[in-house]
Amino acid sequence: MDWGQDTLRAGFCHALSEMYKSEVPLYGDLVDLVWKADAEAINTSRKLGGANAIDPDDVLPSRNRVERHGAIRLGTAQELSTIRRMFAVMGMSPVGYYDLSVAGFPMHATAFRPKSREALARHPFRVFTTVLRMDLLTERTRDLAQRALKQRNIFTDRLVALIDHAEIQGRLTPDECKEFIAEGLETFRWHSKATVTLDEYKILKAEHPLIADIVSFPSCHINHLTPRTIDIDLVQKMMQDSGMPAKERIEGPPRREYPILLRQTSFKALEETVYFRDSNEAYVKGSHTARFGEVEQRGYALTRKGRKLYDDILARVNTTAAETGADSTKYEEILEQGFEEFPDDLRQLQEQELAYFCYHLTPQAGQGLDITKASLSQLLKDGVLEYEPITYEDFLPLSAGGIFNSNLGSESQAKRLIMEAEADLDGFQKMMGTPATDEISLYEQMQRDSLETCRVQLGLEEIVV
Ligand code: OOG
Ligand code: NI
Repeated sequence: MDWGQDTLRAGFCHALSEMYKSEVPLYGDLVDLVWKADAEAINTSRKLGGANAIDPDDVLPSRNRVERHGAIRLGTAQELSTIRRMFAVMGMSPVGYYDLSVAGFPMHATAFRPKSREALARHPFRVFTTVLRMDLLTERTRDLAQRALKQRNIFTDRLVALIDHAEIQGRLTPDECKEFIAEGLETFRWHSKATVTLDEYKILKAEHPLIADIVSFPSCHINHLTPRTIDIDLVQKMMQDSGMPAKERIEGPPRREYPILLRQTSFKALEETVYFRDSNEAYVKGSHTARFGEVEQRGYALTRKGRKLYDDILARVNTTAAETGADSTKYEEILEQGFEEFPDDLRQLQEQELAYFCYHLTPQAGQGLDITKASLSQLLKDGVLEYEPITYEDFLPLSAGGIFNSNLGSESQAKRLIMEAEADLDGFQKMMGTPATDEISLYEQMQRDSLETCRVQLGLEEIVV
């Protein structure tokens, strides 16, 4: 077998998923449940028939079945820049910037993922990667955090050697790939022995539970893995029915005929036994809550205009909900009402330029039009071109915020530092050692590339958009 980046990424994701299943068995149950839900959704839709019947090959291409995203939390520039190099070996680049201070967390983030349509179709593994913002910590906590982080090394020596080697050689041999996977897993493995004392842990946790999670352990344990489903409402119901500690509600836009962006839900983080060092270098028993399982349903990528409409509606919904002290049932109502304004119709999404699409020639498109220039709308009207929505491959920070909150309590001093913070893309990119790609520009480019292919195939000089 040829071990290109795509194969390595697929192999790594699979190995990580197996490791996480053995660490958090409930995650394995969730994966099983998603398979069941998807099969049921397809069956129901087949029975109903009609124009909207789900075509399993269409909706569940092979990538959905293996698709996972994970999340890790890092502490230092050295960790972030090395992770960036490690993911690059697997064909994953930093895309997007997420300022999590808006959700009350002293962190910012990017997502490492494949960028091209082809690589995404082969295996879309992505890892949401946050790094602690030392500038948002109080002095005592910052000192403690820096001291704890300085003495840990989350990468094995062999892994770093393999990364160096891959950078110089351009690729790894099949044997090296297998070693890379085994060594790489060590970075994400859970360790129940903390590197700090119980007292130190308490100080970190009092400032923010996530600081304790980032700083107290010898690795950057994966904190959740997320399979993708085609019917998240069904998964949510099945989670509740089977007694999983499911979150109360699904984050993101409400259920729609034509899904947009991303909807997510999860089971709540588990309380796990951990051991802290005491002053005699003995270990004392304690507990830590961080790891959970999540599920997501992906919809269409929105244009800047579409995203603005989404953000505006959500902001209004949240204000109304806060003002009226809405419970979760009421919130759902307000959300659905708010989103009535967002067209739930493919044609309107295209005409109003709210979502991104890939264009192609229809089977009946005659070649050699005897014109040199045509407008996109005319070509669509004449049945020369058709389109399909582009999937959203990224994250929703507010949704992430919701997930954080429901998992990790909200006690937080030093709140002011975080609430007054501003985004710091520059600082983030300096820590990482490279820029992050703007995600919207990637979707824009995909749409443009598809139109360019159509133009060439039709022998036109220009397609006017
Ligand atoms: C990051 C959570 C972000 C998502 O799906 O939005 C994320 C974290 O928990 O560290 O994974
Ligand atoms: Ni997630």
